[in-house]
Amino acid sequence: MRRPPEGVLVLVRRTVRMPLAAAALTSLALAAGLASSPVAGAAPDGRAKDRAAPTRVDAYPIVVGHRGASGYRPEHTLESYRLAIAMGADYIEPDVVSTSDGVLVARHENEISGTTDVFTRPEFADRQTTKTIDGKALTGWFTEDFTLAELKTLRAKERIPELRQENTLYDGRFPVPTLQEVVELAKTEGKRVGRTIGVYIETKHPTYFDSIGLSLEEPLLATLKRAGLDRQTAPVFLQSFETGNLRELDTLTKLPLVQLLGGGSGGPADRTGTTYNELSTAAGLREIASYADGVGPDKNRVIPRTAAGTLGTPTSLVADAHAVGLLVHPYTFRNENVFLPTDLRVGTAPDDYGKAFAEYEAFFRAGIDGLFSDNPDTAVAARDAFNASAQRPAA
Ligand SMILES: [Ca+2]
Ligand SMILES: [Ca+2]
Repeated sequence: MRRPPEGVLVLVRRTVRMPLAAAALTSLALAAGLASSPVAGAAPDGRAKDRAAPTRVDAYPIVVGHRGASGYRPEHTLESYRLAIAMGADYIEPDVVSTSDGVLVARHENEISGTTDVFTRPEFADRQTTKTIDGKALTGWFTEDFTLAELKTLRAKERIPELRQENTLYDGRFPVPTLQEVVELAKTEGKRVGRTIGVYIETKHPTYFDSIGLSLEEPLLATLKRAGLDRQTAPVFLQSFETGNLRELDTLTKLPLVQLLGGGSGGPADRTGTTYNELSTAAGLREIASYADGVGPDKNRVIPRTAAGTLGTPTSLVADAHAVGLLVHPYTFRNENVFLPTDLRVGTAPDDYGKAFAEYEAFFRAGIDGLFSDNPDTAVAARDAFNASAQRPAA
């Protein structure tokens, strides 16, 4: 049996924080008629919380097509997103940055020499420059130095051709999409395949974009509003590695917000002195729950690797996050050996596929509410197999 849609789980957690099995039962009552009416509930911290949302998509745990189906196509192209939807992804994931004329486009970074053919264009040779973004000096070509019309003349290319040689087949074929085009694609493809397709949008370097007068949040919400998606029940998540813009968004929209938690020893670019390690503790998660609805941790924060690089045992992060009403959507799941724990690799070629299904199963068993995958077809197959197995209590 299918588990409750993740939105219902949010609602239930926010309202009464009952155990998951009871939450599943409640979801049946909600599905019977209440799910479409926005129900406000008190957040675990007691403040009035009106963002808690009913059903968004039909599946649980959700599969987010990370940059589309970036395991198979150059990332952040309409073709990559379209393939992710065809493969069964519940959400597609655009990262957004701004053009010089204030249009949000889907790119992993504002520096675009790694994902477009800009460096081959003599007409843009003089746009190459060095900037300091989040404290790091970067030389290249930046979206904020191009109008949308100029950016539209570029063509996407595979970001990691050494690992994904097959994807280079598509180099030079697809333009850079605007956020609006991605949102429209989710709607039209959703209608075509008969499923609600969500959009899981990441704002990139929001403090930096503020500093150059190209704030991301306003055009983001305007785009969603035009599409009828800036509302409580819309199938949308907004995510960021920074904290200040999520707190700001919490005052501007009822859409669910996800605090990304990077791996390693770093921290949010807008909060010097605070680390993601600190934000991942029970106390840190309680703080996040005051402005966000979920966390998107580096997957090693859910199940760390051992010293030998094998898959270790789960931390308390999922339980700690659930205890304060936060969803947990770790990133990034990929089929290639190089991204897998050493004990799940097959052979020695970094780009060959390893035992990805075993990794997914371990994470679903750890209780995650969804995940980001470059290979949505594998993730959906793993999710469906997990839900069909006896490991998850029936709803
Ligand atoms: Ca992203
Ligand atoms: Ca801003």
